[in-house]
Amino acid sequence: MNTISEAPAAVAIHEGPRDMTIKSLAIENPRWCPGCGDFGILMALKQFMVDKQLNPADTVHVSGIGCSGRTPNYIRSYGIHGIHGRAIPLATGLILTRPDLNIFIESGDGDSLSIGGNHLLHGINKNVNCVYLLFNNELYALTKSQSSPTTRKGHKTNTQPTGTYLDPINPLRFALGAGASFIANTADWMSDHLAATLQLAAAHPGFSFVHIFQRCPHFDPNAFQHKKADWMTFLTHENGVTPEKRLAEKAGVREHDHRDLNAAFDAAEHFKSWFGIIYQNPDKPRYDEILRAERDSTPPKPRSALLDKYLI
Ligand SMILES: Cc1ncc(C[n+]2csc(CCOP(=O)(O)OP(=O)(O)O)c2C)c(N)n1
Ligand code: SF4
Ligand SMILES: [Mg+2]
Repeated sequence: MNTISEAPAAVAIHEGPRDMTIKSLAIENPRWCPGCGDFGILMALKQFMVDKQLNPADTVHVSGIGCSGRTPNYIRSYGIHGIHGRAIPLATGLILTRPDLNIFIESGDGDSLSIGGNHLLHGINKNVNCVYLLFNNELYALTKSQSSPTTRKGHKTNTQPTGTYLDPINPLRFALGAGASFIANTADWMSDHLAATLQLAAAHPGFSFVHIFQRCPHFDPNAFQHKKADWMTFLTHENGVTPEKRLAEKAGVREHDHRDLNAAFDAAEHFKSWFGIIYQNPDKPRYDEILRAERDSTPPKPRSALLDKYLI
């Protein structure tokens, strides 16, 4: 096993035998609808593994439940298709005990911000080392179209058939408010932008929060005007992500310093249409590192002596 990263990164990058291809990472045909944005995200993940030649034996994809949650089923690596909203606690156990692994979390908007909201808050705050992908199709898809915290106001779903009552939660503002050390905004239909975002997210030491707009043509075919670019703005920076070539000509472009927290809060207000690296603070302490250092510096004690302390 050969570590090629110099600084500790969000995923500890390990080389396997350098013969991995997209094809060799396939396991079974995904059970997603034709045109589903999940295919684009899956391809970006596989492409990243191939580009870095990440050893599948050292890589774990962890998910909750949802159409998005099926992603680990379709990548030849270790994977946990876990419990709804509980991908982070599952992954945290691994991150704490196996810092040698490359750990990715795949989670839907419901999984992340409804049932799993509490875990997302603490995963971000603890800054445990992983790449977190939030697949935002703005509804619960697997359970056939209920409103989620990110459903746009007025959109009709099975749970709010006259139109969703509230404005959507802003996932970027949520992540910033929770103290995220890395936040990016991208979309499933921007393959190069998504791939470049994954590279930066993986190189970041800590919890890398990647928000991805994801098409669900089955339940909400008009959610995103993905063929047009005039509504999009790409955020650029010398250490950021290059605008998607296919869309750049018609989209807006803005210089954005993602080390500037105030500028990040401003950018987060435009989460529906501004794409790029929103924020990065590589110096935020990591709970997993702290805990391991604590463990390593504690002199071992016999367990029976520890338990005896609680005798009354
Ligand atoms: C504890 C628990 N509660 C509810 C469900 C039902 N359920 C399965 S997936 C899902 C929502 C999925 O939405 P999202 O996380 O946005 O993923 P998507 O299917 O849109 O990718 C719900 C409510 C469940 N499986 N487990
Ligand atoms: S229901 Fe939507 S999110 Fe689920 S597989 Fe079909 S298109 Fe994709
Ligand atoms: Mg969803």
